[in-house]
Amino acid sequence: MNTVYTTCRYCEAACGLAVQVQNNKVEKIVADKENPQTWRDICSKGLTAHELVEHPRRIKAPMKRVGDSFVETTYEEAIGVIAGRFNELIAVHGADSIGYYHGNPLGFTSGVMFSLGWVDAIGTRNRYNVGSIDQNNNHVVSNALFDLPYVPFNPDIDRCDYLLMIGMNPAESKFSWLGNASDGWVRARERQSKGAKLVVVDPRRTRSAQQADTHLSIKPGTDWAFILGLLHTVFGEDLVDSAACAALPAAQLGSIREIALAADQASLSGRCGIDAEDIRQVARDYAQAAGAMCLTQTGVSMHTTGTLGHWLGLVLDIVTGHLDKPGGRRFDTGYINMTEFAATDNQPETASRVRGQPTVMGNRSLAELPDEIYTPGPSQVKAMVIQSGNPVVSGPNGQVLDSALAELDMLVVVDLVQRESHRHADWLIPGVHWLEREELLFNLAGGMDQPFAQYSAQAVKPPGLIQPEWRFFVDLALAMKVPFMGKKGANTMIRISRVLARLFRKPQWAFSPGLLERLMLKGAKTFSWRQLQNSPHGLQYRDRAYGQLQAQMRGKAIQIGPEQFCTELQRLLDKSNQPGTEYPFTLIGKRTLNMMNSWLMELPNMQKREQGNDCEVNPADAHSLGIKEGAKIEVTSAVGSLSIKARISDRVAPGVVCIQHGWGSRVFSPVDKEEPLCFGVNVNQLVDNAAIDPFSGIPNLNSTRVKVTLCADT
Ligand SMILES: Nc1nc2c(c(=O)[nH]1)N[C@H]1C(S)=C(S)[C@@H](COP(=O)(O)OP(=O)(O)OC[C@H]3O[C@@H](n4cnc5c(=O)[nH]c(N)nc54)[C@H](O)[C@@H]3O)O[C@H]1N2
Ligand SMILES: Nc1nc2c(c(=O)[nH]1)N[C@H]1C(S)=C(S)[C@@H](COP(=O)(O)OP(=O)(O)OC[C@H]3O[C@@H](n4cnc5c(=O)[nH]c(N)nc54)[C@H](O)[C@@H]3O)O[C@H]1N2
Ligand code: SF4
Ligand SMILES: [Mo]
Repeated sequence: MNTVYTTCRYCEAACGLAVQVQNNKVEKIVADKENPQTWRDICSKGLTAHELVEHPRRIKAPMKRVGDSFVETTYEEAIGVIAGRFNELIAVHGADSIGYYHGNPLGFTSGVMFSLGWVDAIGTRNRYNVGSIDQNNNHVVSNALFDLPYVPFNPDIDRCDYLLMIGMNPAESKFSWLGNASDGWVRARERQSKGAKLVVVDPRRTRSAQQADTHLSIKPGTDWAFILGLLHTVFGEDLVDSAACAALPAAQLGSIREIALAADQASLSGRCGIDAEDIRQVARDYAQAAGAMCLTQTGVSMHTTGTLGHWLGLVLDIVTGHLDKPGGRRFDTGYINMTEFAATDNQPETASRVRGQPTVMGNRSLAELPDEIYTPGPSQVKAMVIQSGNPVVSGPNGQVLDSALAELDMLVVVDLVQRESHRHADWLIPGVHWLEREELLFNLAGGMDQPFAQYSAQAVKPPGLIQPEWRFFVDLALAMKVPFMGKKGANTMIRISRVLARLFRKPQWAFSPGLLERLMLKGAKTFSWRQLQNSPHGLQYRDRAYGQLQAQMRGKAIQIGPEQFCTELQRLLDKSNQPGTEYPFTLIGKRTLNMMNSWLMELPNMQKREQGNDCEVNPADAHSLGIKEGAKIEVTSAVGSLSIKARISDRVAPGVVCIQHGWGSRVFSPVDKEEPLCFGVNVNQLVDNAAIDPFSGIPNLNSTRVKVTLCADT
């Protein structure tokens, strides 16, 4: 038995694992207790990861569709046919006719640059990624305030006295956002035991809310009003940090101050459902705490008002002098400065073809994809690659996207298994699980609250002839004769590097993410490759530093009050507070510890723990609608309807219902065509893809208006 020390790459917590391996098979996964950082909050997902590696429905070879089933083939054939068809489409319809979407797990690979290298090689503008159903408003706000599209802020929990956690549930989901704190919830609770205040703002009494000092139940989609209320008190009672404010553009600060002071506290309180006195108290305690942070996560982000919510959270941190200070949200350049890297590669904002929606870092919103497939004309999407994503289930209005994907000339999927979004695939290319990959997750280099790095070793080799995913994309670019990464001469360089590697028996010389990792690390000079390799449990390479954002901004002032945000804020304030009566409930979502968005429920161990989703209804609402525990109810929005089991629960406030996303995704069996595995229902079929945040393109994944009725056959 051999023990491999590596990291879990399902979420940013990046827990240290000790993987016991025998004959290329994982026997057991346990926490690596020698890892100085990351194992105390380890979860079932990491500990059962080998079940996905060994899943009987795993895609183990490239497969092509023949009629309504799939047959295994070779990479050579797959790449040849795909390259040929893509080139024919490009010759007739242009590069934009090829679309690409990648989901969340690609962010946890060092191969991500290689997938995007292929996208750059063909030069399509039909680029989509998970950001538009996740955190694109962070990028929009960073770009506007700091002139940097990617600024991860890490919660400095160990020195924090006041954690204001808005729209997040770290007890289930960890501190897993753009920045990260490994073991974060354990550390937050430790800090609490030493007197720090934990405040959770959430429409649902979550496990985090239960364990916090204060839970403020907010009306979904109104975080902007709550935070503006905090700013009203902060400005009104002069709780600002004068040094921090002096460094800001006076006119912009003046605009925000004016809007905040003019806003009526009682009306803001009415909008967000939080008592005005509670808002005042939070503002005072927060501003006066030595170390404080306002964290705004998916509960804030996933609405048409998400950009404003996230922006106002930063404004609060900045004007009270907490940003990038001990105990606040801390920026770190990391061991490789990915903020700098993203800034040099910053794509200009352009308008999308059909809706005219601004792109974010060069990417269109997933909500627009069906329109871009259906609407004829130049730049219409004719074929697509979907890599490590399940947009039909994880994105809005899945039924419309599903029908649109069926219209494509060719759909290529790169995944571990064939899921709902891959139903219409023509080609299935095997994914490579992280237990089978070795890599340095340099894209998360600055997103660790401790300056910490760990090389993630390969625990087992992938089955059969599975090749790395990045290799597929490089070979596809070579076969299509398009310049990899859009760089002239790159393809020749790739070929030469492969020949040299073979001739001299130095596989590490061949162009690969591993080579790039080594070169980037060498350029960054933070620590050496050897030091990293000699630290199997991870490397704490320096102490936490504060105030690095100023240097990263090269002395420029924070543009705290962008005109477009102030105008939108004023528009919201002028808009009526009264929702229509046709859809009286607001639907929110949740996560559970054992699942990862729309996957992992296919694992035997997970099925023992999770058996599909249900709909939480407050007892008062259930009473007035005649709904009993376990009854079948119909939940209907303007765009869809589903039936689901009711769960009567006072965790949700009256007027709010909660259904977990990620369910209702089939897992197919492409080889033997056995019945698909399917658990639960897809809640996102209720989410409209037409209503999106004007800046980030994010839909109302966390605040869709619905009506609830008892099903006749209950
Ligand atoms: N209603 C609602 N909707 C939501 C959310 C919500 O809170 N509420 N959350 C949103 C958020 S935050 C996110 S990040 C998105 C997620 O949206 P997506 O990333 O599009 O979808 P996932 O469900 O994460 O699906 C990931 C896919 O990647 C595959 N996969 C896993 N590992 C690998 C690998 O190593 N290689 C390859 N090739 N494939 C792999 C899995 O099998 C799965 O098919 O969903 C969003 N949707
Ligand atoms: N176990 C597990 N862990 C995960 C994931 C997973 O799927 N499972 N996904 C990973 C990913 S991709 C991400 S992005 C992170 C996300 O991590 P979190 O942001 O912590 O996500 P959630 O746990 O869904 O918490 C969001 C909370 O927002 C609340 N909420 C809904 N609407 C509103 C609103 O309008 N205002 C406020 N203030 N709150 C609202 C919900 O009730 C919910 O409790 O988690 C990561 N970690
Ligand atoms: S999924 Fe669980 S084990 Fe894996 S990194 Fe996140 S918290 Fe750790
Ligand atoms: Mo996410």
